[in-house]
Amino acid sequence: MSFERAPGTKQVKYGTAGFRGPADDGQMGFIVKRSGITAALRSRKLGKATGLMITASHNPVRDNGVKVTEPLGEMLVPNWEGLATDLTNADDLNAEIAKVIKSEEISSSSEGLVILGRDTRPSSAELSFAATEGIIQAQSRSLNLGVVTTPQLHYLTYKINKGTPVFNLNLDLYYSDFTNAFLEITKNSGNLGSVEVDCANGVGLLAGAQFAKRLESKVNIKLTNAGDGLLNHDCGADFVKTGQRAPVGSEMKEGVRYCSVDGDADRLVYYFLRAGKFFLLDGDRIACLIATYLQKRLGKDSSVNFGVVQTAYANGASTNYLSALGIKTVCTKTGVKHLHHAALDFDIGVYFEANGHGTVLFNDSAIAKLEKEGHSEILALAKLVNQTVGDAFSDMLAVEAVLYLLNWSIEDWAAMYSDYPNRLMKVKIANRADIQVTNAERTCIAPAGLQDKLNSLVATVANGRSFVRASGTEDVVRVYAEANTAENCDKLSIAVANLVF
Ligand code: NG1
Ligand code: ZN
Repeated sequence: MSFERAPGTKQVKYGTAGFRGPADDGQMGFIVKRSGITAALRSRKLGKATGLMITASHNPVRDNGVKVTEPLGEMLVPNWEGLATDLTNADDLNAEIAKVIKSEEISSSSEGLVILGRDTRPSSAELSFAATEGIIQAQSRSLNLGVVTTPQLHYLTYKINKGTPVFNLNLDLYYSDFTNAFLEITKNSGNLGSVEVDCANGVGLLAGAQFAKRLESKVNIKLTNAGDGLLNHDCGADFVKTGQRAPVGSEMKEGVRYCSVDGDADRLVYYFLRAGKFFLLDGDRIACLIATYLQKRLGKDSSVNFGVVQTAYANGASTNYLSALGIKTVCTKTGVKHLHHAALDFDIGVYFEANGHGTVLFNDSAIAKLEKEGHSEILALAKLVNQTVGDAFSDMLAVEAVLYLLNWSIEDWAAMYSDYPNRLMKVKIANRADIQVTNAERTCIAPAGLQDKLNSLVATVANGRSFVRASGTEDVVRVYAEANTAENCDKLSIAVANLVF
Protein backbone atom coordinates (compact mmCIF):
# COMPACT_ATOMS: atom_id res chain seq x y z
CA MET A 1 0.00 0.00 0.00
CA SER A 2 1.39 3.41 -0.90
CA PHE A 3 1.38 6.10 1.74
CA GLU A 4 1.94 8.88 -0.83
CA ARG A 5 -0.71 10.91 -2.58
CA ALA A 6 -0.61 11.18 -6.37
CA PRO A 7 -1.07 14.84 -7.42
CA GLY A 8 -4.56 15.49 -8.74
CA THR A 9 -6.14 12.73 -6.62
CA LYS A 10 -9.84 13.30 -5.83
CA GLN A 11 -10.36 15.56 -2.81
CA VAL A 12 -11.65 14.13 0.46
CA LYS A 13 -13.30 15.82 3.45
CA TYR A 14 -12.94 15.24 7.18
CA GLY A 15 -16.55 14.57 8.22
CA THR A 16 -18.61 13.29 11.17
CA ALA A 17 -16.68 10.03 11.13
CA GLY A 18 -13.27 11.48 10.22
CA PHE A 19 -12.12 10.07 6.88
CA ARG A 20 -13.67 6.85 5.65
CA GLY A 21 -13.48 4.88 2.43
CA PRO A 22 -12.46 1.63 0.71
CA ALA A 23 -9.18 0.23 2.01
CA ASP A 24 -8.19 -1.29 -1.32
CA ASP A 25 -8.31 1.63 -3.78
CA GLY A 26 -4.90 3.02 -2.82
CA GLN A 27 -6.22 6.14 -1.08
CA MET A 28 -6.41 5.15 2.56
CA GLY A 29 -2.61 4.88 2.99
CA PHE A 30 -1.93 8.56 2.39
CA ILE A 31 -5.14 9.62 4.14
CA VAL A 32 -4.09 7.84 7.35
CA LYS A 33 -0.48 9.02 7.08
CA ARG A 34 -1.64 12.62 6.77
CA SER A 35 -4.11 12.15 9.62
CA GLY A 36 -1.06 11.11 11.66
CA ILE A 37 0.47 14.45 10.68
CA THR A 38 -2.72 16.29 11.71
CA ALA A 39 -2.87 14.50 15.09
CA ALA A 40 0.83 15.23 15.71
CA LEU A 41 0.54 18.91 14.80
CA ARG A 42 -2.57 19.23 16.99
CA SER A 43 -0.61 17.64 19.85
CA ARG A 44 2.30 20.05 19.33
CA LYS A 45 -0.06 23.00 19.24
CA LEU A 46 -1.70 22.03 22.57
CA GLY A 47 1.35 20.56 24.31
CA LYS A 48 -0.80 17.51 25.13
CA ALA A 49 -1.24 14.02 23.73
CA THR A 50 -3.88 13.50 21.05
CA GLY A 51 -5.42 10.25 19.84
CA LEU A 52 -5.70 8.59 16.43
CA MET A 53 -8.04 5.68 15.80
CA ILE A 54 -8.00 3.55 12.65
CA THR A 55 -11.42 2.03 12.10
CA ALA A 56 -14.45 2.15 9.85
CA SER A 57 -16.76 1.25 12.73
CA HIS A 58 -19.91 -0.53 11.49
CA ASN A 59 -18.95 -0.33 7.80
CA PRO A 60 -17.99 -3.47 5.83
CA VAL A 61 -14.62 -5.11 6.39
CA ARG A 62 -13.27 -3.88 3.02
CA ASP A 63 -13.53 -0.25 4.22
CA ASN A 64 -11.37 1.59 6.66
CA GLY A 65 -11.15 5.03 8.21
CA VAL A 66 -9.37 7.29 10.62
CA LYS A 67 -10.35 9.82 13.24
CA VAL A 68 -8.38 12.24 15.43
CA THR A 69 -9.18 12.67 19.14
CA GLU A 70 -8.66 15.79 21.25
CA PRO A 71 -6.64 15.43 24.51
CA LEU A 72 -9.66 14.84 26.76
CA GLY A 73 -11.14 12.32 24.37
CA GLU A 74 -13.53 14.62 22.53
CA MET A 75 -13.86 14.84 18.75
CA LEU A 76 -11.47 17.13 16.84
CA VAL A 77 -12.43 20.84 17.03
CA PRO A 78 -14.09 22.25 13.87
CA ASN A 79 -11.28 24.50 12.60
CA TRP A 80 -8.86 21.55 12.78
CA GLU A 81 -11.30 19.43 10.77
CA GLY A 82 -10.66 22.04 8.06
CA LEU A 83 -6.89 21.80 8.54
CA ALA A 84 -7.12 17.98 8.40
CA THR A 85 -8.96 18.29 5.10
CA ASP A 86 -6.37 20.75 3.70
CA LEU A 87 -3.39 18.65 4.84
CA THR A 88 -4.92 15.53 3.32
CA ASN A 89 -5.70 17.12 -0.06
CA ALA A 90 -2.47 19.08 -0.46
CA ASP A 91 -0.38 18.46 -3.59
CA ASP A 92 2.63 19.93 -1.77
CA LEU A 93 2.52 18.31 1.67
CA ASN A 94 5.60 20.01 3.14
CA ALA A 95 4.32 23.44 2.13
CA GLU A 96 0.95 22.65 3.74
CA ILE A 97 2.60 21.47 6.98
CA ALA A 98 4.64 24.69 7.06
CA LYS A 99 1.45 26.67 6.51
CA VAL A 100 -0.32 25.02 9.47
CA ILE A 101 2.74 25.48 11.71
CA LYS A 102 2.75 29.17 10.85
CA SER A 103 -0.98 29.85 11.08
CA GLU A 104 -1.37 27.89 14.33
CA GLU A 105 1.84 29.38 15.77
CA ILE A 106 3.31 25.95 16.58
CA SER A 107 6.80 26.16 18.04
CA SER A 108 9.41 24.67 15.72
CA SER A 109 11.13 22.96 18.65
CA SER A 110 7.96 21.30 19.98
CA GLU A 111 7.40 17.55 19.87
CA GLY A 112 4.01 15.89 19.91
CA LEU A 113 2.67 12.61 21.27
CA VAL A 114 -0.06 10.66 19.51
CA ILE A 115 -1.84 7.68 21.12
CA LEU A 116 -2.56 5.28 18.30
CA GLY A 117 -5.17 2.54 18.14
CA ARG A 118 -6.72 0.30 15.50
CA ASP A 119 -9.56 -2.15 15.02
CA THR A 120 -9.33 -5.76 13.81
CA ARG A 121 -9.68 -5.08 10.06
CA PRO A 122 -7.00 -6.81 7.94
CA SER A 123 -5.99 -3.41 6.51
CA SER A 124 -5.65 -1.72 9.92
CA ALA A 125 -2.18 -3.02 10.84
CA GLU A 126 -0.51 -1.62 7.72
CA LEU A 127 -2.42 1.63 8.10
CA SER A 128 -1.03 2.04 11.60
CA PHE A 129 2.44 2.10 9.98
CA ALA A 130 1.17 4.82 7.67
CA ALA A 131 -0.02 6.78 10.72
CA THR A 132 3.35 6.32 12.46
CA GLU A 133 5.17 7.57 9.38
CA GLY A 134 3.07 10.74 9.42
CA ILE A 135 3.52 11.24 13.16
CA ILE A 136 7.32 10.97 12.82
CA GLN A 137 7.35 13.29 9.81
CA ALA A 138 5.52 15.86 11.94
CA GLN A 139 8.29 15.69 14.55
CA SER A 140 6.37 13.64 17.09
CA ARG A 141 6.26 10.25 18.79
CA SER A 142 3.51 7.69 18.80
CA LEU A 143 2.39 5.34 21.53
CA ASN A 144 0.77 2.39 19.80
CA LEU A 145 -1.93 0.66 21.87
CA GLY A 146 -2.45 -1.92 19.11
CA VAL A 147 -5.94 -3.39 18.69
CA VAL A 148 -8.37 -1.47 20.92
CA THR A 149 -11.97 -0.29 20.87
CA THR A 150 -12.55 3.35 19.90
CA PRO A 151 -13.70 4.21 23.46
CA GLN A 152 -10.60 2.57 24.94
CA LEU A 153 -8.43 4.82 22.77
CA HIS A 154 -10.41 7.90 23.88
CA TYR A 155 -10.27 6.87 27.54
CA LEU A 156 -6.53 6.24 27.60
CA THR A 157 -5.85 9.49 25.72
CA TYR A 158 -7.87 11.25 28.43
CA LYS A 159 -5.98 9.41 31.18
CA ILE A 160 -2.54 10.35 29.93
CA ASN A 161 -3.54 14.00 29.75
CA LYS A 162 -4.94 13.80 33.26
CA GLY A 163 -1.55 12.78 34.59
CA THR A 164 -1.21 9.00 34.21
CA PRO A 165 2.50 8.48 33.42
CA VAL A 166 3.24 6.96 30.01
CA PHE A 167 4.78 3.85 31.57
CA ASN A 168 1.55 3.19 33.50
CA LEU A 169 -0.71 3.53 30.51
CA ASN A 170 -2.30 0.18 29.76
CA LEU A 171 -5.69 -1.37 29.15
CA ASP A 172 -5.88 -2.72 32.67
CA LEU A 173 -6.57 0.88 33.76
CA TYR A 174 -9.63 0.97 31.55
CA TYR A 175 -10.93 -2.44 32.65
CA SER A 176 -10.34 -1.85 36.35
CA ASP A 177 -11.98 1.60 36.39
CA PHE A 178 -15.21 0.30 34.86
CA THR A 179 -15.35 -3.09 36.59
CA ASN A 180 -14.68 -1.46 39.98
CA ALA A 181 -17.50 1.03 39.42
CA PHE A 182 -19.86 -1.81 38.47
CA LEU A 183 -18.85 -3.92 41.48
CA GLU A 184 -19.36 -0.90 43.75
CA ILE A 185 -22.90 -0.31 42.47
CA THR A 186 -23.86 -3.98 42.65
CA LYS A 187 -22.07 -4.82 45.89
CA ASN A 188 -25.31 -5.89 47.60
CA SER A 189 -26.75 -7.83 44.68
CA GLY A 190 -26.66 -11.50 43.86
CA ASN A 191 -26.11 -12.73 40.34
CA LEU A 192 -27.90 -10.49 37.85
CA GLY A 193 -28.53 -13.17 35.24
CA SER A 194 -27.32 -13.53 31.67
CA VAL A 195 -26.48 -11.09 28.92
CA GLU A 196 -25.46 -12.33 25.50
CA VAL A 197 -23.24 -9.89 23.61
CA ASP A 198 -22.95 -9.97 19.82
CA CYS A 199 -19.40 -8.69 19.24
CA ALA A 200 -19.89 -8.07 15.47
CA ASN A 201 -16.77 -10.23 14.91
CA GLY A 202 -14.75 -7.17 15.83
CA VAL A 203 -12.55 -5.79 18.58
CA GLY A 204 -15.48 -5.96 21.00
CA LEU A 205 -14.65 -9.60 21.53
CA LEU A 206 -11.42 -8.63 23.35
CA ALA A 207 -13.17 -6.14 25.63
CA GLY A 208 -16.14 -8.49 26.07
CA ALA A 209 -13.90 -11.35 27.17
CA GLN A 210 -12.21 -9.16 29.79
CA PHE A 211 -15.49 -7.91 31.28
CA ALA A 212 -16.95 -11.43 31.22
CA LYS A 213 -14.01 -12.73 33.25
CA ARG A 214 -13.74 -9.81 35.64
CA LEU A 215 -17.47 -9.67 36.38
CA GLU A 216 -18.29 -13.37 36.38
CA SER A 217 -19.45 -13.29 40.00
CA LYS A 218 -22.14 -10.71 39.16
CA VAL A 219 -23.36 -11.25 35.65
CA ASN A 220 -22.98 -14.03 33.09
CA ILE A 221 -21.67 -12.34 29.95
CA LYS A 222 -21.70 -14.69 26.98
CA LEU A 223 -20.07 -13.62 23.71
CA THR A 224 -21.33 -14.45 20.21
CA ASN A 225 -19.97 -13.41 16.80
CA ALA A 226 -16.69 -13.40 18.60
CA GLY A 227 -14.33 -13.69 15.65
CA ASP A 228 -15.58 -16.75 13.83
CA GLY A 229 -17.28 -14.79 11.02
CA LEU A 230 -16.78 -11.69 8.92
CA LEU A 231 -16.66 -8.30 10.65
CA ASN A 232 -20.11 -6.56 10.82
CA HIS A 233 -21.52 -9.12 8.39
CA ASP A 234 -25.13 -9.97 9.32
CA CYS A 235 -24.31 -8.96 12.88
CA GLY A 236 -23.42 -6.00 15.07
CA ALA A 237 -25.38 -3.03 16.40
CA ASP A 238 -25.94 -1.40 13.01
CA PHE A 239 -27.28 -4.60 11.41
CA VAL A 240 -29.63 -5.21 14.34
CA LYS A 241 -30.87 -1.60 14.56
CA THR A 242 -31.34 -1.14 10.83
CA GLY A 243 -32.95 -4.52 10.18
CA GLN A 244 -34.76 -4.72 13.55
CA ARG A 245 -33.77 -8.37 13.78
CA ALA A 246 -31.40 -10.67 15.63
CA PRO A 247 -27.84 -11.13 14.34
CA VAL A 248 -26.73 -14.33 12.69
CA GLY A 249 -25.71 -17.03 15.15
CA SER A 250 -28.07 -15.89 17.88
CA GLU A 251 -30.61 -18.50 18.87
CA MET A 252 -32.71 -16.25 21.00
CA LYS A 253 -34.47 -17.61 24.09
CA GLU A 254 -37.06 -15.93 26.29
CA GLY A 255 -35.73 -14.57 29.59
CA VAL A 256 -32.25 -13.65 28.30
CA ARG A 257 -31.03 -10.10 27.66
CA TYR A 258 -29.24 -9.64 24.35
CA CYS A 259 -27.13 -6.81 23.05
CA SER A 260 -25.00 -5.99 20.02
CA VAL A 261 -21.98 -3.73 19.72
CA ASP A 262 -20.56 -2.43 16.44
CA GLY A 263 -17.17 -3.05 14.79
CA ASP A 264 -15.25 -0.65 17.06
CA ALA A 265 -17.52 -1.11 20.12
CA ASP A 266 -18.80 2.43 20.51
CA ARG A 267 -22.46 1.64 19.78
CA LEU A 268 -24.86 -0.56 21.72
CA VAL A 269 -28.41 -1.81 21.23
CA TYR A 270 -30.33 -4.29 23.42
CA TYR A 271 -33.06 -6.73 22.38
CA PHE A 272 -35.00 -9.69 23.71
CA LEU A 273 -37.65 -12.16 22.76
CA ARG A 274 -41.19 -11.47 23.89
CA ALA A 275 -43.93 -13.97 23.05
CA GLY A 276 -41.73 -15.29 20.27
CA LYS A 277 -41.20 -11.83 18.78
CA PHE A 278 -38.02 -9.79 18.51
CA PHE A 279 -38.10 -6.54 20.55
CA LEU A 280 -35.45 -3.83 20.08
CA LEU A 281 -34.22 -1.41 22.76
CA ASP A 282 -32.15 1.18 20.91
CA GLY A 283 -30.19 4.29 21.88
CA ASP A 284 -33.39 6.25 22.54
CA ARG A 285 -34.47 3.62 25.06
CA ILE A 286 -31.08 3.59 26.75
CA ALA A 287 -31.30 7.38 27.15
CA CYS A 288 -34.87 7.11 28.49
CA LEU A 289 -33.86 4.36 30.93
CA ILE A 290 -31.01 6.40 32.38
CA ALA A 291 -33.08 9.60 32.45
CA THR A 292 -35.97 7.82 34.22
CA TYR A 293 -33.54 6.50 36.81
CA LEU A 294 -32.03 9.96 37.37
CA GLN A 295 -35.42 11.56 37.75
CA LYS A 296 -36.62 8.95 40.23
CA ARG A 297 -33.49 9.22 42.36
CA LEU A 298 -33.00 12.97 42.20
CA GLY A 299 -36.64 13.65 43.03
CA LYS A 300 -38.23 17.07 42.93
CA ASP A 301 -35.97 18.86 45.37
CA SER A 302 -32.60 18.30 43.77
CA SER A 303 -30.73 21.30 42.39
CA VAL A 304 -29.08 19.09 39.75
CA ASN A 305 -30.15 20.18 36.29
CA PHE A 306 -30.31 17.24 33.91
CA GLY A 307 -31.64 16.64 30.42
CA VAL A 308 -31.52 14.40 27.38
CA VAL A 309 -29.97 15.30 24.03
CA GLN A 310 -31.34 13.57 20.93
CA THR A 311 -31.20 13.99 17.16
CA ALA A 312 -34.08 14.14 14.70
CA TYR A 313 -33.69 10.35 14.29
CA ALA A 314 -34.93 9.78 17.85
CA ASN A 315 -38.30 8.09 17.77
CA GLY A 316 -41.03 10.64 18.49
CA ALA A 317 -42.45 8.31 21.13
CA SER A 318 -39.24 8.59 23.17
CA THR A 319 -39.33 12.40 23.04
CA ASN A 320 -43.00 12.38 24.10
CA TYR A 321 -42.21 9.94 26.92
CA LEU A 322 -39.52 12.25 28.30
CA SER A 323 -41.66 15.37 27.93
CA ALA A 324 -44.55 13.68 29.73
CA LEU A 325 -42.21 13.01 32.66
CA GLY A 326 -41.15 16.66 32.61
CA ILE A 327 -37.59 15.78 31.53
CA LYS A 328 -35.90 18.40 29.35
CA THR A 329 -34.96 17.36 25.81
CA VAL A 330 -32.83 19.06 23.21
CA CYS A 331 -32.49 18.14 19.52
CA THR A 332 -29.17 18.63 17.72
CA LYS A 333 -27.65 17.85 14.36
CA THR A 334 -26.50 14.27 13.68
CA GLY A 335 -22.96 13.46 14.84
CA VAL A 336 -21.75 12.80 18.33
CA LYS A 337 -19.79 16.03 18.59
CA HIS A 338 -23.03 18.03 18.34
CA LEU A 339 -24.79 15.92 20.97
CA HIS A 340 -21.76 15.97 23.26
CA HIS A 341 -21.56 19.76 23.00
CA ALA A 342 -25.27 20.23 23.81
CA ALA A 343 -25.04 17.80 26.75
CA LEU A 344 -22.45 20.10 28.34
CA ASP A 345 -25.22 22.66 28.93
CA PHE A 346 -26.69 20.44 31.65
CA ASP A 347 -25.19 19.43 35.01
CA ILE A 348 -25.95 15.88 33.87
CA GLY A 349 -26.39 15.54 30.10
CA VAL A 350 -27.62 12.20 28.79
CA TYR A 351 -27.01 11.95 25.05
CA PHE A 352 -27.68 9.08 22.67
CA GLU A 353 -28.18 8.70 18.97
CA ALA A 354 -30.98 6.27 18.09
CA ASN A 355 -28.31 3.95 16.66
CA GLY A 356 -26.92 3.35 20.14
CA HIS A 357 -23.99 5.77 20.29
CA GLY A 358 -23.96 7.90 23.41
CA THR A 359 -22.99 8.46 27.01
CA VAL A 360 -23.79 10.56 30.08
CA LEU A 361 -21.77 13.65 31.03
CA PHE A 362 -21.49 14.87 34.62
CA ASN A 363 -19.94 18.32 35.07
CA ASP A 364 -18.09 19.51 38.19
CA SER A 365 -21.15 21.28 39.45
CA ALA A 366 -23.17 18.05 39.19
CA ILE A 367 -20.55 16.17 41.18
CA ALA A 368 -20.48 18.87 43.89
CA LYS A 369 -24.29 18.99 44.12
CA LEU A 370 -24.58 15.18 44.18
CA GLU A 371 -22.03 15.04 46.99
CA LYS A 372 -23.85 17.75 48.92
CA GLU A 373 -27.24 16.09 48.44
CA GLY A 374 -25.84 12.67 49.37
CA HIS A 375 -26.48 10.89 46.05
CA SER A 376 -23.69 8.33 46.37
CA GLU A 377 -25.42 5.86 44.03
CA ILE A 378 -25.52 8.40 41.17
CA LEU A 379 -21.91 9.33 41.91
CA ALA A 380 -20.99 5.67 41.43
CA LEU A 381 -22.87 5.67 38.13
CA ALA A 382 -20.81 8.68 37.04
CA LYS A 383 -17.73 6.46 37.34
CA LEU A 384 -19.34 3.63 35.39
CA VAL A 385 -19.97 5.65 32.24
CA ASN A 386 -17.12 6.45 29.89
CA GLN A 387 -17.62 10.19 29.72
CA THR A 388 -15.06 10.72 26.97
CA VAL A 389 -17.23 9.13 24.26
CA GLY A 390 -20.02 6.59 23.67
CA ASP A 391 -18.75 3.19 24.81
CA ALA A 392 -20.74 0.02 24.11
CA PHE A 393 -19.31 -1.89 27.09
CA SER A 394 -19.46 0.90 29.64
CA ASP A 395 -23.02 1.63 28.42
CA MET A 396 -23.91 -2.06 28.71
CA LEU A 397 -22.71 -2.10 32.31
CA ALA A 398 -24.64 1.13 32.96
CA VAL A 399 -27.83 -0.44 31.56
CA GLU A 400 -27.31 -3.57 33.67
CA ALA A 401 -26.65 -1.42 36.74
CA VAL A 402 -29.67 0.84 36.22
CA LEU A 403 -32.02 -2.11 35.62
CA TYR A 404 -30.75 -3.58 38.88
CA LEU A 405 -31.07 -0.27 40.76
CA LEU A 406 -34.62 0.27 39.52
CA ASN A 407 -35.42 -3.40 40.10
CA TRP A 408 -36.67 -3.50 36.51
CA SER A 409 -36.73 -6.47 34.15
CA ILE A 410 -36.04 -5.94 30.48
CA GLU A 411 -39.84 -6.20 30.05
CA ASP A 412 -40.33 -3.24 32.39
CA TRP A 413 -37.81 -1.30 30.37
CA ALA A 414 -39.57 -2.18 27.12
CA ALA A 415 -42.92 -1.05 28.57
CA MET A 416 -41.77 2.59 28.87
CA TYR A 417 -43.42 3.47 25.55
CA SER A 418 -44.23 2.00 22.13
CA ASP A 419 -42.10 3.20 19.23
CA TYR A 420 -43.94 4.92 16.39
CA PRO A 421 -43.51 2.90 13.19
CA ASN A 422 -40.50 4.41 11.44
CA ARG A 423 -38.40 3.90 8.35
CA LEU A 424 -34.95 5.09 7.33
CA MET A 425 -34.12 4.97 3.61
CA LYS A 426 -31.09 5.87 1.52
CA VAL A 427 -31.51 7.71 -1.78
CA LYS A 428 -28.61 8.13 -4.19
CA ILE A 429 -28.65 11.42 -6.11
CA ALA A 430 -26.12 13.10 -8.40
CA ASN A 431 -24.92 15.61 -5.82
CA ARG A 432 -26.02 15.20 -2.23
CA ALA A 433 -24.68 18.67 -1.38
CA ASP A 434 -27.75 20.00 -3.23
CA ILE A 435 -29.76 19.07 -0.14
CA GLN A 436 -29.28 21.72 2.52
CA VAL A 437 -30.93 21.70 5.92
CA THR A 438 -31.43 23.78 9.06
CA ASN A 439 -33.28 23.53 12.43
CA ALA A 440 -31.23 20.53 13.65
CA GLU A 441 -31.66 18.99 10.18
CA ARG A 442 -35.45 18.92 10.43
CA THR A 443 -36.07 21.59 7.78
CA CYS A 444 -34.79 21.53 4.23
CA ILE A 445 -33.80 24.93 2.77
CA ALA A 446 -32.53 23.74 -0.60
CA PRO A 447 -33.61 22.78 -3.21
CA ALA A 448 -36.26 25.48 -3.09
CA GLY A 449 -39.79 24.19 -2.58
CA LEU A 450 -38.81 20.72 -1.36
CA GLN A 451 -39.79 21.38 2.26
CA ASP A 452 -43.26 22.66 1.27
CA LYS A 453 -43.91 19.51 -0.75
CA LEU A 454 -42.60 17.38 2.13
CA ASN A 455 -44.93 19.20 4.57
CA SER A 456 -47.92 18.45 2.32
CA LEU A 457 -47.03 14.75 2.26
CA VAL A 458 -46.55 14.62 6.04
CA ALA A 459 -50.00 16.19 6.49
CA THR A 460 -51.63 13.28 4.65
CA VAL A 461 -50.87 10.71 7.41
CA ALA A 462 -51.71 10.63 11.12
CA ASN A 463 -48.75 11.35 13.49
CA GLY A 464 -46.61 11.91 10.41
CA ARG A 465 -43.03 13.21 10.70
CA SER A 466 -40.35 13.15 8.04
CA PHE A 467 -37.10 14.86 7.15
CA VAL A 468 -34.28 14.51 4.63
CA ARG A 469 -30.55 15.24 4.96
CA ALA A 470 -27.32 14.40 3.20
CA SER A 471 -25.31 11.72 5.00
CA GLY A 472 -21.92 12.80 6.33
CA THR A 473 -20.46 9.31 6.01
CA GLU A 474 -21.93 7.88 2.78
CA ASP A 475 -22.66 9.32 -0.63
CA VAL A 476 -26.43 9.19 -0.08
CA VAL A 477 -29.36 11.29 1.10
CA ARG A 478 -31.15 9.82 4.12
CA VAL A 479 -34.94 9.91 4.29
CA TYR A 480 -36.58 9.36 7.68
CA ALA A 481 -40.30 8.97 8.25
CA GLU A 482 -42.61 8.15 11.12
CA ALA A 483 -46.38 7.63 11.13
CA ASN A 484 -49.17 6.03 13.13
CA THR A 485 -49.03 2.71 11.23
CA ALA A 486 -46.29 0.81 9.41
CA GLU A 487 -48.32 1.09 6.23
CA ASN A 488 -48.61 4.88 6.46
CA CYS A 489 -44.95 5.11 7.37
CA ASP A 490 -43.92 3.15 4.26
CA LYS A 491 -46.26 5.26 2.13
CA LEU A 492 -44.79 8.49 3.53
CA SER A 493 -41.14 7.47 3.29
CA ILE A 494 -41.50 6.28 -0.31
CA ALA A 495 -43.32 9.47 -1.30
CA VAL A 496 -40.62 11.62 0.34
CA ALA A 497 -37.85 9.56 -1.26
CA ASN A 498 -39.47 10.20 -4.63
CA LEU A 499 -39.41 13.94 -3.93
CA VAL A 500 -35.66 13.82 -3.35
CA PHE A 501 -34.81 11.52 -6.23
P1 NG1 B 1 -24.61 9.97 8.61
O1 NG1 B 1 -24.03 9.05 7.59
O2 NG1 B 1 -24.12 11.40 8.56
O3 NG1 B 1 -26.10 9.83 8.70
C1 NG1 B 1 -24.05 8.14 10.49
C2 NG1 B 1 -25.11 7.98 11.55
C3 NG1 B 1 -24.81 8.93 12.69
C4 NG1 B 1 -23.40 8.77 13.22
C5 NG1 B 1 -22.40 8.81 12.07
C6 NG1 B 1 -20.97 8.56 12.49
C7 NG1 B 1 -27.51 7.54 11.27
C8 NG1 B 1 -28.80 7.97 10.68
N1 NG1 B 1 -26.45 8.31 11.02
O4 NG1 B 1 -24.08 9.47 10.05
O5 NG1 B 1 -25.76 8.76 13.69
O6 NG1 B 1 -23.29 7.60 14.00
O7 NG1 B 1 -22.78 7.87 11.05
O8 NG1 B 1 -20.62 7.23 12.53
O9 NG1 B 1 -27.47 6.52 11.97
ZN1 ZN C 1 -18.64 2.61 15.85
